[in-house]
Amino acid sequence: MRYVTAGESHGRSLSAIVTGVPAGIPIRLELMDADLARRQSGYGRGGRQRIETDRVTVLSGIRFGETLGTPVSLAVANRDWDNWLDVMAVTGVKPEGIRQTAPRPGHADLAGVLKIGSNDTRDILERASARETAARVAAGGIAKALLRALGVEVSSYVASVGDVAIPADFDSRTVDADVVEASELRCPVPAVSEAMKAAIDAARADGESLGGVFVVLADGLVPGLGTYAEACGRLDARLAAAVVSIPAIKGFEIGDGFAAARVPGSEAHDEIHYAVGGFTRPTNHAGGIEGGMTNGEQLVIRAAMKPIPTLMRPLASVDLDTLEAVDASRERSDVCAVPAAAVVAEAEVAFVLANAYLDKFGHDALGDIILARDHYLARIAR
Ligand code: EPS
Repeated sequence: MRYVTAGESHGRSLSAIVTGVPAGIPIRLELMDADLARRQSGYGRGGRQRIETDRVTVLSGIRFGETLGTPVSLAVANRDWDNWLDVMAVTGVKPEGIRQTAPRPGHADLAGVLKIGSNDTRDILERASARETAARVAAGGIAKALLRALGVEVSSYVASVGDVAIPADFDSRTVDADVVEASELRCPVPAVSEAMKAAIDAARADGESLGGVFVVLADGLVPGLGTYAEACGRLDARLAAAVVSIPAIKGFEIGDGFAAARVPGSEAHDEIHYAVGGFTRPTNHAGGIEGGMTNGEQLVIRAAMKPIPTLMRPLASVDLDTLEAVDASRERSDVCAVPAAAVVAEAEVAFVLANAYLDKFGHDALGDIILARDHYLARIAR
């Protein structure tokens, strides 16, 4: 399965086309819309989310609640487009005075205008905006639906915002999804959630923005997805590429990640035990991946999001026309979007995992995929 998205932040619509979709996947649009709403939510979001109520419109590939095995095309309208008709007109001549010429440090603005030969950072930022991730979440809904049919659930939570973090020894296996979804920060520890809100309030008052760390989990995976045999098929490499493709994601870990580099081998790995029914692991330092493959334990991914680069108290920049020192441009923006990024990462992780299932068990009809999976589970049963 592959997806491609299109759409500018203030253009008419975002869209996504997903190809390579097996036939027969049950699709519940309300779950796809719920994920779009989860992406829009979170304490620290800006004014745009009060304008939009993201909903997916299916243009092709789904009939009577099941995929047809044909390309699925999806649209998520930009309500805000109505307010940007002059700035985002498809035809005509660009009016004087609407160009943006003060690139923001940390955003795509400067490298982008240099790259394509533009004198207007809006030509870049409209697409570089994280608004595009709404289309990824829509596309990821197809991958999540396939995984759900295979008994796999992908979830996430926020572990830190700025310097406010849940305890370092927090065990991902104890996460209460209801607590996470009830938290405005998608944080599993209510007291920490409140401290995160206070940090965001202080950042907003200061004209600042805040990043953070989120965790993505996948439960119910069979062992042996991915491969030890080819670099490009190693599941950890694929997961890293997918998660780091999300704007502002600057760090990626599986399991203990960087912490594993500080302990001796005996503390870094998970012993193999046996109980009637199968192999067990008393710990999960590996985060569910060994040798580029799933090992049947919970997949645990951590990712670091840098603070959003649009600052209400802007950093220094240089005007593209005059080359004089100016403040970087101010766009309406978010103070913190870590909870939203976690939802986007669920979609990216779901895509990688769905493809790992298709690689191993076939790819054109869900019924055949389930039969192949069941045959495999019977073979490896001990
Ligand atoms: C976003 C929508 C955008 C930004 C934000 C993410 O909408 P607008 O530009 O109309 O406010 O709020 O994008 C950025 C922070 C960024 O730097 O690009 C969204 O829907 O996620």
